[in-house]
Amino acid sequence: MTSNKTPSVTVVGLGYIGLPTAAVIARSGCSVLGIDVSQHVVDTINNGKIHIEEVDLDGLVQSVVAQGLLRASLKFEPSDVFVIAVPTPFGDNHAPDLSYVMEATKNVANVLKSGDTIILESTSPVGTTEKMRDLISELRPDLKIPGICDGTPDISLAYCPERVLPGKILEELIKNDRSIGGITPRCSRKALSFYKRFVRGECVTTTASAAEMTKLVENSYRDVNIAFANELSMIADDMGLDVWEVIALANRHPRVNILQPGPGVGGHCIAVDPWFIIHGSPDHSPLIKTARNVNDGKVDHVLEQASKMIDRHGAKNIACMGLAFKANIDDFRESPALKIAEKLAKRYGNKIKIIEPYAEELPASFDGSGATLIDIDTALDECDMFITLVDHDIFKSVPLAERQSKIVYDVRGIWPDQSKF
Ligand code: SAJ
Repeated sequence: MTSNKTPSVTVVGLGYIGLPTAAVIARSGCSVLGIDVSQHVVDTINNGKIHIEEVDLDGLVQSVVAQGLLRASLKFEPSDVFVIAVPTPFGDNHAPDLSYVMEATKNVANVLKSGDTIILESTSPVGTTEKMRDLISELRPDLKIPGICDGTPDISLAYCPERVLPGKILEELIKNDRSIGGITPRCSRKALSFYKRFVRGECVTTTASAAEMTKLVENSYRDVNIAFANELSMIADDMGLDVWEVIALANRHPRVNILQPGPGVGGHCIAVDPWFIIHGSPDHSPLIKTARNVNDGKVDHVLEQASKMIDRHGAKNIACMGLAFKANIDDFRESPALKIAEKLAKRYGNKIKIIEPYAEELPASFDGSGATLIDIDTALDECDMFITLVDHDIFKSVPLAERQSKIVYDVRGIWPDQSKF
């Protein structure tokens, strides 16, 4: 690929990151092939529809598919640029599972030609891009591989993590700065010229391993800071203090900016990525590990506090507000709210009412529990106790007059207790 020619692009993995990325690249004028292992996902996209919720994604996908700029397939084809955005879960003992990345690399290697650029976007432990390089070198001895060949390599390979926020993905894909980590400086330059086509933020080049670590550090930073807020909330419960008030007051200090406590940390990023650092350097990551445990432990704390309140007040109908892992999205992955609601449903059966505007029906994990899905107005009519697990806007909009007679356990700080003075 020369820098002037519009490249053909393959995006591997059409999930929460891959599909918006494919659509944005297609909008920039490149012909994009999206690869997924699911026939349902491939068919949905080829029909101009989407299988995930994300602000404005439906219109964009419909438009680029209609213009013939984006199509989906199960099969790999030759392409100038390959962007890999597949999951990197963890396995036993929180060890990173690179099988999807390596499988994608193998499939790319099969169709690779001289001049191609391969970019890994999936969150990955330090050293992953070099592992991909070694696999490609093994599978394609006919190609000169960067970092290990003499002279000019035939291909380029870089790690360029996404850092978009679910709910703002299309905006942040364009606006955010990017770290572009090549296996060699030449690889970085190749990847840089590709991202310049659609990213308006600054694109900063570095090494592959620094870019890998940067992504892990960003999410660990957030996890550690949320853990501080969650730890404060548990201390405040012990001391009978309002943690929201204490944090708001402390944040008036010009150099203090404490995050918000909640039911724990969910999603597929912040609750996962710190483990990749801990796994890579177990002896030197006690803070990151403790933060992970504090955030995971918050789920049990909320469960116990809620149970104590239910039993103390003899609550009859208990509204669990929200199942999503955070506000205003339909994503329930690793959701602490979901875990707490499931456990309460097991303990209290048909007393538990779930309010989740982003669910059409209750997840199968509630089957047989007796818990039911109701809307917010029915809950305000019928429930005597409310547990705010997610800060969806619709929950925040309930005025004090409609909830002041209720027993409230406010896990998210959205229904302040006006009666304390
Ligand atoms: N949370 C709190 N208190 C807070 C902030 C968040 O309890 O003050 C909770 C949320 O409720 C949620 C979890 O943390 O359960 C994570 O939510 P989030 O909005 O902080 O982040 P994610 O997981 O949606 O997206 C993160 C982002 N990373 C950072 O902000 C450093 C995003 O930029 C990354 O691209 C994304 O992870 C990713 O894909 O890695």
